[in-house]
Amino acid sequence: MSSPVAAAPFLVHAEVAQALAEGRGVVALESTILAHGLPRGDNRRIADEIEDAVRGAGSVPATIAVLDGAVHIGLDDDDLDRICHEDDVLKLSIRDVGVAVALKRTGATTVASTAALAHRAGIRVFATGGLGGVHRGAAETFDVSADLGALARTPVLVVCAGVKSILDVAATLEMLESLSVPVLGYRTARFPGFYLTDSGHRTPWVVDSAAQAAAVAHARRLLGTDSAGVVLANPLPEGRQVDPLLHDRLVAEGLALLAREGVTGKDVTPRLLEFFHSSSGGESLRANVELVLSNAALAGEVAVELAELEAEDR
Ligand code: PSU
Ligand code: MN
Repeated sequence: MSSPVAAAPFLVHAEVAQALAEGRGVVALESTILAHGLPRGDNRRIADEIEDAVRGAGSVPATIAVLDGAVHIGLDDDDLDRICHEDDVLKLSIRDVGVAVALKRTGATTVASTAALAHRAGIRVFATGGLGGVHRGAAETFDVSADLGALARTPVLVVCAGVKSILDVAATLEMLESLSVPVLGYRTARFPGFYLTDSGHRTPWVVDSAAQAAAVAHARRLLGTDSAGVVLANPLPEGRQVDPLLHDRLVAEGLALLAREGVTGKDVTPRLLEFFHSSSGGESLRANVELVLSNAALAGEVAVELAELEAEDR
């Protein structure tokens, strides 16, 4: 059987390849959050902190991006410099990756494309900040993130702090149910709202440990009921969330700004994040960084547990 990975420019970083070969924990990380979700000046430092959080939990980080037309699974310091500092880094969802490779472009991967490429590389655990989802007003705009379709087709476990409250959270949860993507609350039955500890919605399941989350992914694989991914929702502690009043004001202003500026398509999420970061006196950035680091650490623990379960099968 011919392997498309061998044919396409698909570069697995040596440390990641070795960890996978040895059956150690590996955590995929997306790069869109670095290039388009965090302010310049902070993003490079945070990139290192995210990778360190994965390492601190005993796993190997694999940040994914496309550089000059090559898919990179794992980035070195120079690669991270490029993704964080260069001006023309594209935002690449799954539909864009093949185009960017063919045209030799450089871009950051979203949750959707990172999940697809991580799976192709044999990585089963993935950490991010927040998932994309169903946007408010989607009944008219049809704006539903490709992240949801990707999760429906890709057996990776994604650790996130829920979805941002700029989205229609209820509709996103309904869609995850329709797409057969299980949602596990980490030590809570409340689905987190990214900046907020509680989105106001319940999670269908609760797990109490990284080991339980890993056991879920493992059981699904053994049963062959793992055509879809798993969402592990990890909230900020209540004392660390953004003040709900500030939050509600920012969301209302941000949505009004989008309408005024006529922002659509893939520019919606980056524009809103930029507005939050510049209008919240540092609060949205603080919370965003804390939740991403917490997710990276938890994903690192889950990947270690999953690697142990898989070793027992061999
Ligand atoms: N959530 C964040 N920061 C981000 C994103 C989500 O807190 O940068 C990015 C992720 O890469 C996610 C993407 O996959 O936004 C979703 O974009 P869209 O809504 O255009 O599908
Ligand atoms: Mn969209």
